[in-house]
Amino acid sequence: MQKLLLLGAEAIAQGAIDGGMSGVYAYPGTPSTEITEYIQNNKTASERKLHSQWSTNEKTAMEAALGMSYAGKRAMVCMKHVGLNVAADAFINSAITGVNGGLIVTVADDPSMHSSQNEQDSRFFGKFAMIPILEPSNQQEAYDMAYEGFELSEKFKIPILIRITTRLSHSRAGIQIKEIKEQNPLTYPKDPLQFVLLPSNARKRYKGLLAIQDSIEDDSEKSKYNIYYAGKDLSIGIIACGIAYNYLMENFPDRICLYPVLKLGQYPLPYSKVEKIINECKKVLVLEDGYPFVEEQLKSFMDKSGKIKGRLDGSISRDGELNPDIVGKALDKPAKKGIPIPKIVANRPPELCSGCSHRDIYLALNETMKEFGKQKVFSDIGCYTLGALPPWNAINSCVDMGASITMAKGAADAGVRPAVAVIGDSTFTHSGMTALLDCVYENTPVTVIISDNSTTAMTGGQASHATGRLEEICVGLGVKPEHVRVLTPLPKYHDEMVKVLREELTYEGVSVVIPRRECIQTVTRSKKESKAKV
Ligand SMILES: Cc1ncc(C[n+]2csc(CCOP(=O)(O)OP(=O)(O)O)c2C)c(N)n1
Ligand code: SF4
Repeated sequence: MQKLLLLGAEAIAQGAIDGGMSGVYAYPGTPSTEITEYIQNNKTASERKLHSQWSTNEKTAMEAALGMSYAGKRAMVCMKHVGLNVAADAFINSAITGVNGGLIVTVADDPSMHSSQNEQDSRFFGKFAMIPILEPSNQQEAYDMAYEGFELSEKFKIPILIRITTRLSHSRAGIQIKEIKEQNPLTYPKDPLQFVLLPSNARKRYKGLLAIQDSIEDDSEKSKYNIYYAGKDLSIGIIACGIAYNYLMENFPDRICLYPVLKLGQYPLPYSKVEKIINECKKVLVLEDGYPFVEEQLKSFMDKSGKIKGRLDGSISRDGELNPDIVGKALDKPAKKGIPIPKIVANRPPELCSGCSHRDIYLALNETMKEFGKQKVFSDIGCYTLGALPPWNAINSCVDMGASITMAKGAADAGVRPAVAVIGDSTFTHSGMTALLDCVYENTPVTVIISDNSTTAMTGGQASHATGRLEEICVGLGVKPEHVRVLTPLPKYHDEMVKVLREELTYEGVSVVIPRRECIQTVTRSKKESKAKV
């Protein structure tokens, strides 16, 4: 069989294609974006007519994937960790409805917050939903888990969660691929009420979910991803979860570890294997990238023995991602000396590209706000969040997608005038539209600036669902057409932008200002692509 050199994210995509998937649903977010992009550009996926268009947000993606599973087909939904917060309602309930066709929920966590607001650990969500969780330690396992994941889901008739982290998602390795499976035929659930979560039915379904927990645990116990490696030195045993197993082994160049190691790749915890290592060893060090998910389960409330080591007792820092050196230090190994970073590799803080349209709107907004005072601009998540940094210093919040508009609303309700929201076009359709409706409903005096660069720039320029329909959406939601103002963010229109902003900021109602100019990066890319075609 063929071998491919793939990123961890791509390995999951390839595994899902080969595993008989009929569609992927996703909203972009680092470090998960490459999964869907790989499927969108894959020849086999297009020949097999797999669905791979972006969804409006993670919740719609989760629900669409569940709908595909309802129809008997295998589906995958992908997102970054904070996306699972958005999809949580559908995600938790999907464990209760159960599935028909196999359903894989792939979530990419970002410990150390390389490009995220937090470093939450999605394994908690998997446990919360009471479903099996798979966590690969390398790219081959990422492929295998996606390939086999649909069968695991179909075996228990519930979704499964695959959790990866940034380093695995964004590093490459050779992958041995397997024979491609046929897609499932269209079938309906045997029980026509399976997906009806009316309380009387939901209670039954929940009891069913509880009833299979022992079998799910048993599956973990027997899983080939949970392996106990014996070791001679029992002074310490090591539980290594997912990629942490790789970091551990990097400390043993010949890959022979003297200590017993329990390599974990499937949850719930395989209790007898965990029990064995705890009983056998004097101390147990838990290595996990993310929160102390396993460690907390082992350190029961009453346990004061201090036998379990990890993030909770300070053996490893409570926050931040792991690496081989951190793991080595926790094992009292001398720190390895790496190659010093050459001076030319300077630490460059991120900044808005030169020529970016967000720059022009911030120049106009900053000038206008001089008249109205400081700390009244609520922002959102996108390239424009860089407006928080010098030289712009233009925004005062960035919490979660869509929060700019609703926070501006709350501040306006509290008496802040003017209350301004800055949001991008993709974030607006992701979760700003309902927020705008809240403002319209009460005619709250807020000015919403939708900085429309006609793409989802922050995550690499994916299509934006708002393109070509932004004004219509705003008017459709109830904003008065005369208070939907479209601007061209270019230096030559600076004075006009200031004038329009001033007018709308003094309006005691809902107004929307749309500065529209395409992202410089997507313009450059499409020019290059059309040149290449000639
Ligand atoms: C819930 C959630 N999903 C996805 C992301 C990743 N993400 C950050 S900003 C962004 C969209 C940015 O697009 P847009 O609002 O149009 O602004 P632009 O970057 O184009 O300026 C995405 C997908 C996130 N931070 N949170
Ligand atoms: S990628 Fe596009 S939106 Fe982002 S800073 Fe650069 S030009 Fe601006």
